[in-house]
Amino acid sequence: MLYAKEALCRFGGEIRTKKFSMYSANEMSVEVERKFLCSADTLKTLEEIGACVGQRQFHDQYFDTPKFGLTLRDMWLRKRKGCWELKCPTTVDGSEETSGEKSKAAALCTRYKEITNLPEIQLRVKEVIKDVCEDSVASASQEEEESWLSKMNLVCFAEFTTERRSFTLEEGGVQIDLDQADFGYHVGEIEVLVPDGGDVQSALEKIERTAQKLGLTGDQRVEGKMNVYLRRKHPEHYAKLLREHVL
Ligand code: V4E
Repeated sequence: MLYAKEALCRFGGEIRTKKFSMYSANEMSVEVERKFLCSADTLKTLEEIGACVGQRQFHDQYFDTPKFGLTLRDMWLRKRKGCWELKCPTTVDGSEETSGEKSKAAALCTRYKEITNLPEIQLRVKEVIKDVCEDSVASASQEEEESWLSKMNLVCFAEFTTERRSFTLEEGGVQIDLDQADFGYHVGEIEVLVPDGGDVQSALEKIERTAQKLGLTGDQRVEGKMNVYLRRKHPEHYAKLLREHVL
């Protein structure tokens, strides 16, 4: 298996579990992911050809400025199980666009840089949010954590709980997650983690092979949990993200 989903995360003197990849030495990797709608047939196939590697529940809190300075730049700051993660857009590698077939597979996928190192997250956030107090630096305690959020004017705009079942196939390096969110949406994800600057093309090919094994035929991108959450709970912001081509 390419990566484990759970590791130990030290935060404010406390040890908690976090998602990580084998590329987490620099705490930066690229997540390439294709979402899919999981029908009864897909589930049956997955249970036949895959191995269930775990079931867990987590609560996500997403943060942004009141004017949505992060998400309008396609940056997603989240706290999950006590650990911070920032997902940022990554540039497309030109070598991927060599054939129509390849770019069709790529169009069904998203790719985001995942940053899990808190000082690095704070730096990135600071770069895009201008009205920040100068002394907002890395913090360790719970109290200081609250203070960096308020110094950067960050508030929680979305939170929900997900029940996740994870599967792997014989071909290594691919994880399939089936997510059920507490606001009544379920979605599947085929996911490959690549070291930053690594081979995204081979990740896309792995995802395409996995989709074929599962019998997925859709040629449209499937909505993620956040899309559905925002459409229901923050329709104005959702419309703005659509207009700005973020979602
Ligand atoms: C990147 C992003 C968001 C952050 C949540 O990302 P996602 O991978 O959907 O969540 P989840 O819970 O599966 O995280 P994981 O456990 O895999 O790390 S919210 C919106 N986006 C952008 C986005 C997009 N533009 N299009 C699609 C289909 N998904 C996400």
